[in-house]
Amino acid sequence: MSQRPSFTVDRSSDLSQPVSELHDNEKLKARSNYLRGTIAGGLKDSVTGAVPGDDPLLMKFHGIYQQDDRDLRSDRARRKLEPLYQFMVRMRIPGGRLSAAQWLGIDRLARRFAERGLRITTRQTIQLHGVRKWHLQLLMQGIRDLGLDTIAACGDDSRGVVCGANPALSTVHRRVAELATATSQRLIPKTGAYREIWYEESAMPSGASEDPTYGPLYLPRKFKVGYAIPPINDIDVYGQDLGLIAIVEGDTLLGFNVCVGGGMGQLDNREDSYPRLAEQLGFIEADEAPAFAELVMGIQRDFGDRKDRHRARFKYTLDRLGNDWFLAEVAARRGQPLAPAQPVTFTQNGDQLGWTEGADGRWHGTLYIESGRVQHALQDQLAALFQQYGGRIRLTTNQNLQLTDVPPETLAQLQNRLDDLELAHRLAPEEQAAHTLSCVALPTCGLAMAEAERYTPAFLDLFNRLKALHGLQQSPMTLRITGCPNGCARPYLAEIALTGRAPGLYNLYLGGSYHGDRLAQLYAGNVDEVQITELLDPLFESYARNRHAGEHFGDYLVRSGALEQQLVTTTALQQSRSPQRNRLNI
Ligand code: SRM
Ligand code: SF4
Repeated sequence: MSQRPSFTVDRSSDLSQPVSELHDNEKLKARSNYLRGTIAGGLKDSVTGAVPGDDPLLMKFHGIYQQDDRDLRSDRARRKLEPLYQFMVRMRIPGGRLSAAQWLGIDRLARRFAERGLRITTRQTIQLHGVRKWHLQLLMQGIRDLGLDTIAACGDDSRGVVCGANPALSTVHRRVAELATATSQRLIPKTGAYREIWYEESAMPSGASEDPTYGPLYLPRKFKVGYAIPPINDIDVYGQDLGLIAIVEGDTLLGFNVCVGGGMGQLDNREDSYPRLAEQLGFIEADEAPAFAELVMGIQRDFGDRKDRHRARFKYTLDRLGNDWFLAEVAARRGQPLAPAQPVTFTQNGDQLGWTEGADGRWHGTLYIESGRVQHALQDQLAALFQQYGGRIRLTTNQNLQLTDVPPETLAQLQNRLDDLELAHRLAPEEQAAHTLSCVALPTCGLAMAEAERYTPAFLDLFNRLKALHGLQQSPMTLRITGCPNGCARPYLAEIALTGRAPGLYNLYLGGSYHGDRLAQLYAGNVDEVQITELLDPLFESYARNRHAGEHFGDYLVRSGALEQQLVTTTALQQSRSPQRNRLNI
């Protein structure tokens, strides 16, 4: 790899505003001594299952969320017990690549310390839920012994770098995956706090240089980087703070189009918060990518809003200061402007399930995992599989599991094993299910207002029956369900999305593109499942009758003008009940 200059600007001792004027979270970071806080002491307090004061916020930087089982909240409150405090632990697995031995190791840790098995996330890593405080250090050391960690899996830092490339598919894929890993390595915080607290290593002297890239305040908010290789937009590159789209000619990786300012999160009660598509603003050579990611992260570190946390994501920095400002800042730090972006075409987002052959003749099989949850029988089946299968694994950003690098001579044997373990149907699941994502939501997510993962099977059944009424069984639609507007399953990039508002009530979004490059629009607020089917029924009918050959549902809605109608209110719906409820036996 050719040597590239480091673009890092060390701002650790050069804060432009006094900390006292900043958001409380900034003050907390400033006094945390590079993310130490009082975490180590709080872990030893056996009177409560929680950690005190600021520590839950600081622990996010270590990949750990304090939660409580919300199903049990009111019962425990009635019995005057503290909430059932527990922790979610999220690993950092750049590009989602694991060995079978690492999977088995995580499986063992999950059985020993967690509840609800393993959860593959929409950023191709694994979360464990329901971990008790007194098991955290043991768990973290177990994760370390597998060659993994959890640092910066959450918090105001660079989150797990996602990568759509299965490195074994071609030399270009391998190169992109290597760059994604290098980017992740480059962007992780360097503080010794992690090793001291979780591995109980001796403290090293801390000081201004302990985390020079981040400085004592780290970032104003999370920062997400992702790599995609057209024509597959499996990572939803337009939803990343920084998306890098591979430009490939033949077998050569020429470089990356630079996409900035994507993000999903919004608050329903603030008009100045919104999902935003990342924009392609230029092109860089391949080798520059990790340093370039650090450069862009540095711009956000220095200019992101540190007073209003709800406007602190990079997308708002760009909207506040403008693309021209950003390009000038990039040129100044880089020493030259960006080259123009090159044309790209995506044809799908989501995973290609089933078997794919790589350029070297080896095979790669992607198994569908409902909402990424691996528990009960599935956990046992996969453990049995990985005890024999010694190959490599890749987690996908669509919560699925890929078996990679299977030599052709062992393919038939592996297929038999999948058949024996009743896993083979996951290579070719029901198509609508394979186009559906849902976030964790209840009972662990503290921000959930409605069900998502647990509701998805029931909603999918209803949705499929409605599609069948219109002969649309063979027309998959991207469908995403989240328990709140934060958008962890990237709902605003789907053709149809439900985002939770209250138990049983959702906002209905329609009209995103099948390729993940157009945002869905709010179509109806606070609707229940009956109302949702009533709203979709005439749209499905009209789509079935009037669509062009090969036209996707989201594109049809935009072309036909169906989304230009006024936002539907629940009152209007109640006045015009359709016979849909009976047709679907709801
Ligand atoms: Fe997320 C917060 C789960 C991907 C936007 N997300 C949360 C928390 C940690 C709730 C909290 O802050 O207390 C959820 C934990 C639930 C639980 O019990 O496990 C949570 N997010 C998830 C996961 C597990 C969803 C899943 O079903 O797979 C995903 C883990 C990804 C990972 O491995 O790192 C997950 N979250 C996303 C994505 C999708 C992506 O990055 O591709 C988004 C939208 C993209 C974006 O960031 O804009 C996303 N999560 C959020 C937000 C809104 C951020 C914002 O800008 O407003 C929050 C809330 C927050 O940060 O304040 C949030
Ligand atoms: Fe929780 Fe909301 Fe994210 Fe779902 S979208 S996991 S409910 S924060």
